Amino acid sequence: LPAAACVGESMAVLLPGRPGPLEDVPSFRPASGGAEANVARGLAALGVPAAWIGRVGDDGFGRRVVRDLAAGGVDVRGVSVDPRRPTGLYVKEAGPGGSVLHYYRDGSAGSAIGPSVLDDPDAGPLLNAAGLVHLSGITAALSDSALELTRALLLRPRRPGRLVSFDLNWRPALWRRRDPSVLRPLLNAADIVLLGADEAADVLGTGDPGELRALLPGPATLVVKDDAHSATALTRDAAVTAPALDVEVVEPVGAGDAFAAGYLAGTLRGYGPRRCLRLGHLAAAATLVVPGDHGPPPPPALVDELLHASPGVWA
Ligand code: KDG
Repeated sequence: LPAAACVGESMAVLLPGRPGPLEDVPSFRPASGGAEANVARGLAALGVPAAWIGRVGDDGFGRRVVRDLAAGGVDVRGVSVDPRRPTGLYVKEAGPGGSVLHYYRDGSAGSAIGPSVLDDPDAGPLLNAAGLVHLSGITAALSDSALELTRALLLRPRRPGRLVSFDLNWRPALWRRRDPSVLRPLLNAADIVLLGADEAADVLGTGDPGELRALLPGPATLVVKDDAHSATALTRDAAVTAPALDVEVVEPVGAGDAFAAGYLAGTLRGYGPRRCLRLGHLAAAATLVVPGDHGPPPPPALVDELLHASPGVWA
C-alpha cells in the first residue's frame, strides 16, 4: 500500500520542439504532467511508495498519462476512466520571458473528480491507507466537485497519524471564474503547506515568512520558497532557511512539484527541516535542467553526500 497518495488532475503535455510562438513551432513532443501526479512521480523516484488518484478519459492521452506514471513507479490502481469526458491537455509555449502554459482542460475527466472518490472501491482504500495525502490549489480551482473533495480531505477530522500536505500552486488562469478566497481556509487546515513567496503575495497579500505564519497558524509546517534562491521551513518553534542549488535553468515548470516531492520524502523518512529542504532543492534541480516536468533524480550516493554536507557546500 502507498505511503503517500497524491490527488489531482494529470494531463497530456505537448512540449514545443523549439521556442517561439505556437503558430511557428514545427513539431511538439508528447509527455505528461499535472502537479500532483508530478509529486507522486517525484516521491516514487525517491523510493517512497506513492499513488496518484485522479481521472482520465477513455482516450490515448489518458492511456499515455497512466502508462507514464506507472513507468515512473507510481501506483495507478486508484485511477478512474471516465467514458464521457476527455483527458485534459496542456501545451507549453517557450518565449523569452519563460514558458506559458495553455490549458485545454475545461470539462475534462480530471476536473470531474469529487468526493465520491472517497468511496470508490479502488481509490478509497489507497487514500485511506496513505500516511500522507498530497493536494494542491489547482484542484480547488477545477470544478465545484473538485473543490468539495479538497475540502473533504482537508476539513473533515482525520485519523491520528494522517498528514495532509497542500501546495498553493497558484495558477491565475484557472481562477477567472472562481473566487480564490476559498484557498486560505484550505491552506490553514493542512499539516504541511508549501508555497512560493511570490504566489503567496498574490493570493494572501504577503510573501514574508513571518507574516505568512501569522496569517496561517494552522499548519505544523509552512515552507516558503524564495524563487530559485532558498526556502524556509517554519515549524512550531523554529525557522530554518536552506539555500537552493545554483543550476543552469532549462525550463522551470515542474520544479515546484519536484521540490515538494523531495521535502515530503524527507518528512516521511523522519528528517529534520534542513534535510527536508535540501532534498527538496536536489529534486528541484534535477527538473530545472530538463525541458519537461520531471528529470531523473541525482544518484542516491550523491544525494546522501549533499544531504549531509556542511553548510559551506550549499551556500
Ligand atoms: O507544476 C507543474 C504544473 O503546472 C503542470 O504540470 C501543469 O498541473 C499543471 C497545472 O495545472 O498547471
